[in-house]
Amino acid sequence: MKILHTSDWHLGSSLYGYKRYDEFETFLKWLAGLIRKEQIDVLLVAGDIFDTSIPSNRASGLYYQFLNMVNEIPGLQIIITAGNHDSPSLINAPQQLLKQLHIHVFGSIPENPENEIVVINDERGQPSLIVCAVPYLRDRDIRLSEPGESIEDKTRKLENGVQDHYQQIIGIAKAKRDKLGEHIPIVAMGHLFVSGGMTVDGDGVRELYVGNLARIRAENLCDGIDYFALGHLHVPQIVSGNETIRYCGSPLALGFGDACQQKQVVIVDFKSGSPVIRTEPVPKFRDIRTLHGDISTIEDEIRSLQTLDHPIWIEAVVSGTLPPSTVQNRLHDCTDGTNVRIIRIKPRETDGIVFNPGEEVESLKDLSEIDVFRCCLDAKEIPVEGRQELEDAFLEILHEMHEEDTLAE
Ligand SMILES: [Mn+2]
Repeated sequence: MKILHTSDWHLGSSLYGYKRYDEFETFLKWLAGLIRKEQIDVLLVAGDIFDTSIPSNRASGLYYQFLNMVNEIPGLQIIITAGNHDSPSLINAPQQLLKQLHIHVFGSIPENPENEIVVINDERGQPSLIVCAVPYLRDRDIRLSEPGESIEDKTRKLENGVQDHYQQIIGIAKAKRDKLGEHIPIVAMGHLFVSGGMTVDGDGVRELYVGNLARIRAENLCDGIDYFALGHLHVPQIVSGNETIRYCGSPLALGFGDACQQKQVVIVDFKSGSPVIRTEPVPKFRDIRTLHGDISTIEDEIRSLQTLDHPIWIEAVVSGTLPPSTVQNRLHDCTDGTNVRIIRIKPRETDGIVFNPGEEVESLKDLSEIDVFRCCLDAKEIPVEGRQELEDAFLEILHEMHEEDTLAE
């Protein structure tokens, strides 16, 4: 059994408003080619298929075109679980139809936990792999919140709930393996932030849960299984030095923060019993770079990039005292009609947001929701002492909004 582990496609996402459909399309074609070339038996996609809970028709189209493309590969089975960005009901809607095509989708946890497990047979019809297809666990899936609970109470209940759920599902998987009477590898999927996980600034990872306190030890979730296929973090990494617990990371850089990283998918081969794991680098489908320096240094660098013949997207972190409008005009004059496009201009000194009277305020696109809320607190002159509580409450509301499956009805 050979599996391919990928996650965090974020189909439909844009970079500061610039659409990236061509990159997604090229990636999915490349992935289908790799699955064919490597003779993959099982494709695991561990959450964040789409960037938003209501993906555009074009993003949905890419998803179904991909499923159709790989459906032609003989013997391939596909397991897709939802992430925190996905709408559970949207992922689940075509469940019955896709099952006919050996594509198993898990938008949310099924009512019967037995159904969260997929047994994969080999070409001779022998059970050869057991997959615990655990999607992103939403608050409401795993704990009952009560009014008046502190953040600590909530976090503890959440952590216990996540652990209990994994224990239950892996317990069922092990019982299944015992019944089948063979050593069949067990693989678990997950979309969560485990302790020891790493992010970089500006890599597009949205915080889970309130205050992001709930970080569970992966080892406590996957005791006795053979491979833990994780999604959510966009930086590819192994967890706690254990080769068999992995984030494959996003295949595309989703911000300037992770643009310099080598992205990858993971291939796990269970041919000889114990897993043989290797990574396959994902080609860069667009040249995305950050340039630092004063305006003339950046202009020089842009001119040298113009000798390359492919499109390049630039974030310019500009030092110096020139007014933003001057910087903007100079950079646009320098790149107009060329292969280099300025996606974002950022003053170097800005840590957080500084409002300089008479100057243009940064674009809303540059600010997160909590940044805007903090500006609001500033504008209302809320004293520092009360702010933490207000920020926590705001984050809780925001989290509930993100988790709401608006079109589920
Ligand atoms: Mn993600």
